[in-house]
Parts: sequence; C-alpha cells; structure tokens
Amino acid sequence: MNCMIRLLVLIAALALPACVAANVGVSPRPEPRPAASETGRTAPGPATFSDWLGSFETRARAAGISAATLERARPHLRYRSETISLDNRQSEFGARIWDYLDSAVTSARISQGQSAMRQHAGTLSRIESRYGVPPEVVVAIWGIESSYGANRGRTPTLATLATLAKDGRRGAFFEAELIAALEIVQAGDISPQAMIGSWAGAFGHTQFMPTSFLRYAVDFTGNGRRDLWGDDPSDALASAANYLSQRGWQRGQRWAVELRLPEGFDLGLTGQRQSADAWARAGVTPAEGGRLPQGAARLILPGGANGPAFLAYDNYDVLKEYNISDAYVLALGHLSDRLRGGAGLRGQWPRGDRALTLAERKELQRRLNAMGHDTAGIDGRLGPASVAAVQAWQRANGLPPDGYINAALLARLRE
Ligand SMILES: [Ca+2]
Repeated sequence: MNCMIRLLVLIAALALPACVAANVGVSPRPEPRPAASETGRTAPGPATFSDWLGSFETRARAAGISAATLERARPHLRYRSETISLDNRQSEFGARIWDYLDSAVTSARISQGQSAMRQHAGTLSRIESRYGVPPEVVVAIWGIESSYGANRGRTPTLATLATLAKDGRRGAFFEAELIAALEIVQAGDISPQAMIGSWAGAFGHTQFMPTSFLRYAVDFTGNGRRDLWGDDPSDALASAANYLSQRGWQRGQRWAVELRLPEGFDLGLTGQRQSADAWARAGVTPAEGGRLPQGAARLILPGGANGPAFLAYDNYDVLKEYNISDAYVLALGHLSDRLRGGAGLRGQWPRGDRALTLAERKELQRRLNAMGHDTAGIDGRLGPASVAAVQAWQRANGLPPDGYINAALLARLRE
C-alpha cells in the first residue's frame, strides 16, 4: 500500500493531459487530502507532543468526543517519528501513467480478482442490486486499494493521525481525520487497538480515511458494526459501492471505452464532451469493435496523440471522486474491464517519454504564460488550465492540439 500511495503522489506531479493532477495526496481516498505540491509545513505546534495532546483533547471534547472515549484512546495517541519521515519523503520526478498501469494491472491481479469475484459472487450481486455498481468495479477498487485485502496495513491509525495532526504537512486536515477516527471508536465499530491501516491513516479493504468512513461506510452484514478491517470484506465492498453510488454512479453505464480514431481526426476535440452519436458522426469507433455505448462522454488522450484514446463517460468522473488522479482511474477502470474478460489496451503508450521535473514543469508554465497562454499559476501542477494553454500554443504553431506534455514539447517551447 505504501508504495502505491507514494506512486500516486508522484503521479500527481506528472504531466497528464486533460487531467487534474493537482490534488492527490496521502492516499487514494475519497475525501480532500493534502496536495502533493504543498510542501510548506503548517505553523510549528506546541513544543512537545503531550502539550499538543492536552490542547487537542479540549478541541476533541468540543467536537463531541466523550471523556470516556478519550480515556480509552489515550494510550494509543502516541507520537511516531517514522510517520513524519514518510510524510517528508519527496520526489523531484513525476511517475508516468503507463508505469502506474503496469504496476496496478498485472496478470496476477487480474486472475486473483476473477477468483475473488467467484468467491464473493453472492455478496457482490446483492451489492449491485442495492447500489447499482457492478461486481468488477467493486472488486477492482478492492484489488487496487489492498490487493484484495492482503495489504490492509498494520500501522496504528490513532498514533499515525495524532502524529500527522501535530507535525504533518497539513495539521488541520489530519486533526479532523483524528477526530473522525475517535468518533468511529465512540460509535463502537472498532476498538482503538484494532484500528490499523496505512502509514497515512487510511484503513481496511478499501482504504477509507475516517471522514469517508463516517459518511459512506455501511453495515452490510447487519451485525451492528461497520467493519472495514476484518477478514470478511462484505462491509468494505458495500461501503465502496455506496460511496460511488452517493457520488452519482450511473447503473448500467461504462466508465470509459478505448477508441479507434479515424485518419485525419481533429485532435482539437480532445477534452470535449458530447453525445455518443456525435462522436460516432465524427468517425470514432470502439477499439474492440461494435457500437459506442450511449451517453455523453469526453475524449481523453492520456498519452497524447500517439497513445491510447478513450471516451470517458460520466462514471469516469465518479471514479475520479474516489481519487482525482487520472492514472488511478485508468488503472481502476481498466482492471475492471479485464476482470470481466476484456482485452488489454490496443493503443501503445509513448514509453520513451520521461517525466518532467518540477523545475521543468514550472519552466513550461512560465514560457506558456510569457507567450500569452495563461496556465493559471506557475506551480508545477499541470491541471486543466495548463493543458488548455498547451492546446492553444499547439494550435497557434500548427501542431496536433492534443494537450500532451512531455520533454519534446518543452524543447519546442524553448526554441
Ligand atoms: Ca457489519
């Protein structure tokens, strides 16, 4: 899990076209979390952990945590210096989308996922009836988040959150998560000592953060506890489906379809959203053959004009609510397709491209702004404004306007 979280943080810094690579932080969990590029620390807290704990307990009481709950939790509200070392690990380079896909959608993960689908077929079918999310999507989340429960994490959550609340890069964010974790203990779902998870505070089969747990976790087994930690994954799988359902998942709709683009296709349509019929009129067909599924969809070219093309349906954006990284959504969606027997991607990624450094990403933005193409800031985050600025520059220079950012594009900007 830790490796994956780190990789996602790196991906957040990557040049992904048509992509909001801005807000992936500590873990691929639904709620807002520290942005990867926010490296500044919060104001220094009280000198010692016990000073901090004293003032925190006052705030926790004001937020509705009882004295009895604090009494139970107190032995577990410890400082973990290794948490801060992990939090401070930064990398200069972004990872590449295809590297993430390679690591997330392996043949082992596909076959394990298919056997998990058989093993839990009854539960998954009941989950689909209630929440409208198909088994392969629920199981793909499970596979990517915890390798089907094998990597739920063993780090004590209360100590992790207390440490990050006191000294982490986003103290206020983690203090809110810590109070949510104490609410979970207070509600009786789990004991303080059994609440374990990732180094960054996410837990269980589907790696929820505590605030997401409070909002979306369900007791699907009906035993009175929302159990995301135990060996039975039923509650966790239903909770993930409930999350997607609450965020607008449309029953019966695909997440995305890989495309075949016709010769001479207008790449200026990249990023635009229109009906499947309009896309069909533009000559776009599914790479696997057949007809495009109905519904409005957006054209995305995550590897530029030379990589695979996709129509992203509205469910793509619902998956993005689970994690803002396009690399994550592509991996999750593609794994779900493979779990139901789909083929690998037909398009080839531009594997020769390396990731840009933070300095290079800022330079790219500076140069675009100097040429009158507004990137909405020079922060190294290549979000929609930067992609649109690249497309505008490409159009002005007679290049295919795919918005794809790589070292060759930067070299052209320097000319
Ligand atoms: Ca339960």
